[in-house]
Amino acid sequence: MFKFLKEKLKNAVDKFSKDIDENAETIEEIAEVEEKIKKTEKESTTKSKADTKEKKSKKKTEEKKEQKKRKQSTDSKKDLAKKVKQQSTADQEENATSTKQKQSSAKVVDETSTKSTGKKNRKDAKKTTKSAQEEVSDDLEAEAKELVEEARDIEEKVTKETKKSFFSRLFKKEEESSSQDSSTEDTLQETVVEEDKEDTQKTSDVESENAEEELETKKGFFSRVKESITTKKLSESKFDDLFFDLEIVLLENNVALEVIEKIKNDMKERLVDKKINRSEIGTIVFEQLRSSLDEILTFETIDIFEKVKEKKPYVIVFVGINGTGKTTTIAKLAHAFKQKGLTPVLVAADTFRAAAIQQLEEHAKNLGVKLIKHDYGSDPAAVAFDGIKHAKEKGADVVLIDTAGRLHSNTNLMGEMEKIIRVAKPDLKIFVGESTTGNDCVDQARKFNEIINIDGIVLSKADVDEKGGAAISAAFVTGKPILFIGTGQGYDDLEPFDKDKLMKRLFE
Ligand SMILES: Nc1nc2c(ncn2[C@@H]2O[C@H](COP(=O)(O)OP(=O)(O)O)[C@@H](O)[C@H]2O)c(=O)[nH]1
Ligand SMILES: [Mg+2]
Repeated sequence: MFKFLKEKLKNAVDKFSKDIDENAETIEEIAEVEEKIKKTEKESTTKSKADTKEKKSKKKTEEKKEQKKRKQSTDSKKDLAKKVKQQSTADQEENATSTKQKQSSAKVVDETSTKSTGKKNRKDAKKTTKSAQEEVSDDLEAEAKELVEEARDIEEKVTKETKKSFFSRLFKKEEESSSQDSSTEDTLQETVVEEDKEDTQKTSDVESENAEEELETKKGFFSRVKESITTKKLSESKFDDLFFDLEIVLLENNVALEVIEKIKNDMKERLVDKKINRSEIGTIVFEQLRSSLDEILTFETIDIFEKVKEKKPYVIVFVGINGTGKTTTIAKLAHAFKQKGLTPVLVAADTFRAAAIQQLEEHAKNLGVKLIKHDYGSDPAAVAFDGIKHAKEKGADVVLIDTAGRLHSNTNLMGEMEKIIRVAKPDLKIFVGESTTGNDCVDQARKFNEIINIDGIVLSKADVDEKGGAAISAAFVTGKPILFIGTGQGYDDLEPFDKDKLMKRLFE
C-alpha cells in the first residue's frame, strides 16, 4: 500500500515547494538584508581601493627611502674614510721621513674598510722596505684603532637619533592621513631605519589583510543569511494555482475530496499570507502534509477482542457490496477469535447465492467452528436469529453474521439488510470495503453508514492496493474507525489498523 502515492506525493511536495519559492512574493525583509549586503560590498571595495592606494604610496616612499639610504650609507662611509685619510695624512706629515707611519696608515684604512683610501695607502705601504714593516710602532697602531672607535661612535649616535626620530614620526603619522606621501622629508634618520620601517610595513599589510578577510567573511555571511532569511509571502489565489498539482496527485491516488479539502485548507492556513523562510519552504510543506494526514488518520478505534468480552454472545454483522471480502474477513476473524481462546459461531445469512453458503461452510470446516445455515433463498434475518439462538444455547462467545453483497443503490436489498439488523440487534456493524476501489469504497462506506450507522470499517485487499487513498479517507469521511486491514487471502492476513505503521509506509 501507498507505493504509488508515496512516490508521487514526494515529487508533488517538492514541486509545490519549488513553485512557492519561485512564485511567492518576496517581502521587505529581504530588501533590508540585500541593502546590508550591498553596503558591505561597497565598504569592502572602498576599503580595498584605499588599501591598494596606501600600499602603492608606501612602496613609492620605500623606494625613495631605499635610494636615500644607499646614498647616505655611501656618503657616511666616504666621510669616515675621509676622516681617517685626513688623520693619516696628518700623521704622514708629522712623520714625513718615516716609512713606518705610512704602513700604519694603510693598516688603519684596511680596518675601516675604506677601499679607495685603503688602496692608496696600501700602495704607499708597498713602497716601504721590509725592515720598515717589521718596525711598526705600537703607539701608532693604537692611534689608528682609536680613530676607528671614534668613527663607530659617530655611527652609533646617528642610528640612535634616527630611531628616536622615527618613532616620534610614527606616532604623529598615525594621526595623519595614511595616504600622505612623506617623500619630501630629506633626513638621514629616514634612510637608515629601514628594518624598523619594514616591520611596520608588514604589520600594516597584515592588518589590511585581516580587514579584507573580515569583510569577505561578512559578505559570505550575509549571502548565506540572504538565502536563509529571504522571506516569501504567498497569496491565496497563487496558493490555489500552485496547489493544483498536489491536488491531482491526491485525486489520482483515490484520496477522497473531503480529505483533499482538509489537506488544502490546513496547508492554506499554514502558508497563505504568512512569512515563510525561503530555506524552510520544503520542510514546512512536507511537515504540514504529514501533520494533516496524521490528524486524518487519528481516530478512536475499537478493540474488538476486548469488546467481545463485554457481552455473551457478542453479535457482529458484516455488510458491504459483493466481492469485497466479507466472507473471507469473517473467516479470518473467526480464526483470530479462536486463537484468543474465544468460541465463534458463523452465520450464513447470504442466502442469495448457493455458492456463498458453501464458501462459508468450507471456512468453518477448515477452522473447526460451528456454522448456522438455512437453505438457499431463505430469509436472511431468520438465519441470523437462529445463529444467535444457537450461540446463546451453546455458550459461544461471538456470532459472526455474513450478509449478501448488495449495492447501496438497491433500495430493496438495503431494506432487507435493515431487517436483519432489526432482528439480530448486532453489537457491532462492520462495513467491509475493498481498498483498491478507492473513492468507490469510501462512497459505499458513507452510504452504508447513513442507512445502518456502521461502527467500524475493514479495508480488504490492502496488499494489492498501490494507492492507499481509501485507507486515508474512509475513516475521515464516515467518522468511523478503520478496525482492520486485509493483507491477503490467508487466515492470518488481517492486521489491526496501525496509524504509525501507515505513516511510516507513506513518509519513510
Ligand atoms: N488479495 C486479497 N484478496 C482478498 C482479500 N480479502 C478477500 N480477498 C479475495 O477477494 C475475493 C472475494 O472475497 P469474498 O470474501 O468472497 O467477498 P464477499 O463477496 O464480500 O464475501 C476472494 O477471492 C478473496 O480471496 C485480501 O485481503 N487480499
Ligand atoms: Mg460473501
